[in-house]
Amino acid sequence: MLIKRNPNGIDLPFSSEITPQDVYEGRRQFLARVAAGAVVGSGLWEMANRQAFAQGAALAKLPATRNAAFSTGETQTSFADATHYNNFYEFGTDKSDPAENAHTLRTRPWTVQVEGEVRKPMTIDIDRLTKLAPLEERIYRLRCVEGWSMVIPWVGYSLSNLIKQVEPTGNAKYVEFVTLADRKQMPGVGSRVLEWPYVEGLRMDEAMHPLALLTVGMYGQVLPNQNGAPVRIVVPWKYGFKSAKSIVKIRFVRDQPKTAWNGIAPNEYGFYSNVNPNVDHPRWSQASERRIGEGGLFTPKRKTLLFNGYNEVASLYTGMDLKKFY
Ligand SMILES: Nc1nc2c(c(=O)[nH]1)N[C@H]1C(S)=C(S)[C@@H](COP(=O)(O)O)O[C@H]1N2
Ligand SMILES: [Mo]
Repeated sequence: MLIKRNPNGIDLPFSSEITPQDVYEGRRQFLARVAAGAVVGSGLWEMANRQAFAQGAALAKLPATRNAAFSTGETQTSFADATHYNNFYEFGTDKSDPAENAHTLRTRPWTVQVEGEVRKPMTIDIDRLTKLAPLEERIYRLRCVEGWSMVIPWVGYSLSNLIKQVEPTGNAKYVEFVTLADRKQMPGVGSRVLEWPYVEGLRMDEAMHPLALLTVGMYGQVLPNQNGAPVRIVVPWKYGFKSAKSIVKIRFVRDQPKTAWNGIAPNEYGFYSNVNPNVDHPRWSQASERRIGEGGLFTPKRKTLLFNGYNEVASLYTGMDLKKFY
């Protein structure tokens, strides 16, 4: 993958979408050949089948009621694309790495520790967490800071349901989400590309916004490992990296958390990271995006929308200079 050096002298794997996506396009060509029957009967065919089984066929169904008010009517990204074009650096930095490597993640038993500035801290088992509130299906746009986007039917419920249960104190100003960091299960945790564990965070009012989704599934099933099983956060008005995967800890804190990307390149990735076409990344424009699965190299890009089009969050930022608090 393309590694560029930023002005701080740190090697940064994130790069804009201007570069060709060799690995990914290679897979698409392969699938096209499968469709054309060119590989049926070959060893490749058997391999593709085995891979498909390992990566999706066995996922448990997760019934949920569609929340139409919180769902876009745009065409959904295919399950195949959403599960084979991923960022999950704990499993490698290439887009195809998580699908290949995340089978080593053990998602049962799994507990999430909810702690910090709360009256009722708890360690909650994933099965209980899944049933804490009625599951909804919400079709959200996900916009990666690299300049691509997807449309994914997530399954979960508003994070606020969990927050209310633990009763934050007046000192809780921010929420921190901590991903598992186990070298034995995650081959990328050992690389120095980021500091582990992966940490993300939200301001309390952002976390309480009904759009912030505690996510346990997608496409009517439990989350595939590469998408952050068994539980992740999805914050649709912010760049994708704010949506931390495979969460083991949710911590309520007084001070703005030191987050993974902000920590390694503060001049490139701010704490807020709201999707904003008017604030360019120092190395590329954020004005437009490519919808994964949509056409080819010459398909026109889409205009990126402020807050990824989720205008209902605008009031969270009244009076804030979004160029300063990027
Ligand atoms: N723990 C962890 N969470 C993560 C990441 C990561 O590398 N590690 N990548 C982020 C980025 S950059 C994006 S765009 C989204 C991608 O989510 P998806 O693969 O489910 O589409 O996950 C985010 N959550
Ligand atoms: Mo991303």
